Amino acid sequence: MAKIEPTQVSGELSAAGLRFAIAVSRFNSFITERLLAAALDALERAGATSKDVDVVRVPGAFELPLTSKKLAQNGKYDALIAIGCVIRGETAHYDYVCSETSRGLQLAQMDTGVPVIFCVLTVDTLEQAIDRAGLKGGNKGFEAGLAAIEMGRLAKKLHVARNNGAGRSVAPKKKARRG
Ligand code: INI
Repeated sequence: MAKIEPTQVSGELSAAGLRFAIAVSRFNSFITERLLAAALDALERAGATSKDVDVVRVPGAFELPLTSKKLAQNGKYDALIAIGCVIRGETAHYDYVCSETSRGLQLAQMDTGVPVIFCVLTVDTLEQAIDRAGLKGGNKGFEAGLAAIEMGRLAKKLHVARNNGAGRSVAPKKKARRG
C-alpha cells in the first residue's frame, strides 16, 4: 500500500463568481428546453445569478460547435454548456450530425481552453430522449450544469497553478504598488 499523500485537485461545486454561456439547439426543442431548464436550476442552486448566465439559441446540434467556439473565444466565460438532442431517423443523417457535433465541441474546448460541457442527447427514440430529459427521473441538463461548475472552477485553478509553475493551486500574487 502506497504511503504518499498526493495533492488532490478538483473543482468545487460553487458557481458564485463564475460566468457561463449555454448554447441550445431549437431542433427537438421539446427536449432541449427541458435540458436547459435543469441546467439553469443546477447553476442557480450553486449560486449563479441572472447576470452570470447567457443563453444562445441555434437551429440544430450541428451549429453548436461553431457557436461554442465563438463564445469561448470572447473570453467572458468560465465554462460553456452545449445542449442538443439528435434522434435517429431512417437515413445516415443522424450519424453525421452526431459525429460532427461531438468532434466539433471537443475541438472547441481543446482549441480555446474553455471547458465545453457535452449535453447532446444521441438517442434512437423520442422515448429515450424523454427519459433523459427528466420526465421519469434524472435530467442530463442538471448533470451538465454541475459539470460546468466543476470544470469552470477546475480550469481556473489549473490556470493559476500553471502560471505559478507549481503543481498545486495557489492564489495569484498581487502586483507590487508603485510609488
Ligand atoms: N439537429 C438536431 O439537433 N437534432 C436532430 O435530430 C437533427 N436531425 O435529425 O436531423 C438535426 N438536424 C439539423 C442539423 O443539426 C442542422 O441544424 C441542419 O443540418 C443545418 O445545418
